[in-house]
Amino acid sequence: MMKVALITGVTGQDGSYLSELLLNKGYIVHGIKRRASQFNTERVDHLYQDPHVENRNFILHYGDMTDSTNLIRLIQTIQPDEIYNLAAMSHVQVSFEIPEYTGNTDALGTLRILDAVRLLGLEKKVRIYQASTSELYGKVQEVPQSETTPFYPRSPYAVAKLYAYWMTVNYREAYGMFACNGILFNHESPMRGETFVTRKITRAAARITLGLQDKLYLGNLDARRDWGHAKDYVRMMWMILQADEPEDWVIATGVTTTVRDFVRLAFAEVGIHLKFEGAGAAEKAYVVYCANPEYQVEEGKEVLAVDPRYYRPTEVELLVGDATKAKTKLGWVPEHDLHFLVKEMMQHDLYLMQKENSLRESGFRILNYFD
Ligand code: NDP
Ligand code: GDR
Repeated sequence: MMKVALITGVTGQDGSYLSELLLNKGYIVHGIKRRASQFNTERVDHLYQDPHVENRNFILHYGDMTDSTNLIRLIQTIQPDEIYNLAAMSHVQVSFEIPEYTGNTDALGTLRILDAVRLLGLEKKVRIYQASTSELYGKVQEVPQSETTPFYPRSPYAVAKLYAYWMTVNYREAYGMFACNGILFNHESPMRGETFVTRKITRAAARITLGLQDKLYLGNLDARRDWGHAKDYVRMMWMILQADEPEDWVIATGVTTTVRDFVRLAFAEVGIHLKFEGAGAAEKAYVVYCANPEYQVEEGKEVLAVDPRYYRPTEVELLVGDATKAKTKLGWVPEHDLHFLVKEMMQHDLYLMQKENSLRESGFRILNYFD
């Protein structure tokens, strides 16, 4: 029998990699997408199957985490073996602007999924993965952070995810559901949303290199993150639901890097070496060496400045995870390191920007709003 999975947040970074993984394992994959005024399925378009074809194994449904009846109806119709709850308003800074919506989607949305399963009497059939986050640790209590580190959330996003975390634990304990939290540290890829810091940096580095952008503006350069590769992390999501017992798991690389060093690595990947001068809001970065004379960057060019608008009202300064439990009990081993990640993201963004450049040179008008 083919297993059936339901993925909320299928159109996001993790949803797209997880869909590929499950399809390769022979699953039938159902995904929930939101109605939008423009196509929003770009990350999974390569998996699209014509609805007129029989026996499809990748099927998208309209839905929303704020709509209980929709979620109940979908779960009843699909009768999944596994639910991966990835849908969320996932941008920490934006959650300060829309805290109520973030709570509705990320906190109550998770409750809606758990309760739909209970209401439909599927507690013993369905296994549920909840996308929990290292943001739960927030203000540093312990380094490195593991399954036993106390939580101290520092944003409306993290507080909403804290509710979802405990609801998942509570439904497991109260109703015997196979419901698990994956406490995932930051994971990135060429599919990462353009406003998260890594992708913002690799896009900007590619654009500056080609002369399409003058400068990159960032917020806190001192923040440290444990950056892994999304492909390794979605594999672990699946492993969590194949475990003998439902438990909560930290997934991390154990290596932490400052935002500043990620900038250095991204530019170095295309042969541009930077020096940083100044501190706080006055910090800037300049080119000291450019290996490729074809690139549009002369020595001494200022390519980065700090813009305090990207500071957060409360920041998470240091994240570094201890994934010993996942490694020893489930045998999880990450296959990609930070250097591979930066290389892959830079190559992808250079390719995209070269395409954009060609279009521009052919007379197309291209607007860029990403920041
Ligand atoms: P993305 O932001 O790339 O994707 C989020 C997905 O959720 C998108 O498909 C989005 O749809 C969907 N979504 C948002 N709001 C709703 C809603 N109200 N109803 C239905 N769908 C909605 O996130 P990632 O793929 O990076 O992350 C996946 C999950 O893992 C998230 O829950 C995130 O909080 C969590 N997480 C992520 C980490 C990371 O480093 N990437 C680390 C730890 C946890 P649309 O495409 O239409 O916007
Ligand atoms: P994060 O990721 O908040 O860790 O949440 P993000 O990439 O947004 O920020 C990482 C760090 O970089 C600093 N920073 C900036 N961030 C952004 N976005 N833009 C900037 O210009 C900028 N300048 C500095 C931030 O202050 C922060 O310290 C991500 C999301 O995927 C969450 O959904 C997930 O739960 C966590 O990772 C784990």
